[in-house]
Amino acid sequence: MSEEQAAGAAAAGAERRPFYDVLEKHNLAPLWESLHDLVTTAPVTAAVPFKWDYDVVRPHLLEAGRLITARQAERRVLILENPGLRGQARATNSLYAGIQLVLPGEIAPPHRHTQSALRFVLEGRDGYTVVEGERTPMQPGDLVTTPSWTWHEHGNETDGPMIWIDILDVPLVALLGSGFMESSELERHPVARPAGDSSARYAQNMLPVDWRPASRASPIFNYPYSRSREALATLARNGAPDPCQGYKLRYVNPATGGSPIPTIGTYLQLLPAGLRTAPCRSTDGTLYVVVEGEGESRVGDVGFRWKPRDIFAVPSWTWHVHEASGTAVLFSASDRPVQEALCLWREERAPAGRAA
Ligand code: 1HN
Repeated sequence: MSEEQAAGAAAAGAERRPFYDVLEKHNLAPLWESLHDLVTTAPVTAAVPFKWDYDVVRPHLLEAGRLITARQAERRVLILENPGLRGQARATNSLYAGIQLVLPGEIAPPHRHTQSALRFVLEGRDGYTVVEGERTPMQPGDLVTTPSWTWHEHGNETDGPMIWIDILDVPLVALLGSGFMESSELERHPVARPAGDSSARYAQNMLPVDWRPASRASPIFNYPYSRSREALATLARNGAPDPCQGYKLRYVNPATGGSPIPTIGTYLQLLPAGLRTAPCRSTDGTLYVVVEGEGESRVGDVGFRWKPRDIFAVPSWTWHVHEASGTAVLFSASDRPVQEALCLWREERAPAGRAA
């Protein structure tokens, strides 16, 4: 812009200012001042790449365990707050995440809400969640789902702490204005079906013959780690890894072929020892949980070293690469199914040779 043009623009700006002040009083605003912030050439998010180190989180969680009971708290959870979205209970743009502790002998009482939730178990064996009257035991690496508006409670009858990450579609439901919640008057929800019932009905590559699903959420409440891990081990023996993802599987609702939770996609991937993935980015901001192995990721211009139970956020449309020192397994969750349903999801894979 020439000096003359700049002076002209400043004069025009000064002339428009009083007009903008009038507009504001009438709850109006000039689009031309914000058009290119509203509609950007590529995704812009305030979320930043960030890693929560489990060794940092765990002592604070145990301290919370000293200060408040699961019953008092209703849910004793430390929220994972993305530093770019502080105070908003968001780990990525659209996902809430937190680390929950249930101590021996405790119960987290029954409630239900329209927000869908998943738990991915980090520590402890044989704690349980009751979903719609069915008790589901929880083992490390298990994915346990509590679909929208299902009654759920947690308990721990073992002698060690149960710790897991909760991931919910809270920000999305808030945006849509569709949140409802109800606490049960009951201390515990009656167990109506034996453990393993939904797994027998829905998780054996078969479905009850006349069953018609009442919702798009999966009828399976537990996707055990042992089975997913075995599948990945077999894939890794049988063929070459994808350059961006290693060996990656998505969890699936057997009734629809879609994701177990309609609003949250869930994935498990194996990175063979020494693999450095090709740079990749996609529009679904993603939360990763390290299940096995150690390695390093580069996310945008930030580098993380990770080990089991660490959690890291990859914001939307941010180039990233992963490198595993030994065989590594990563669980991840994102809003990809929502974006796909709305024809919004995009991915880009870097041409060979591009550094992240
Ligand atoms: C919730 O119901 C649980 O049931 C955990 O364990 C975390 C965060 C926000 C809203 C509801 C649970 C939650 C939550």
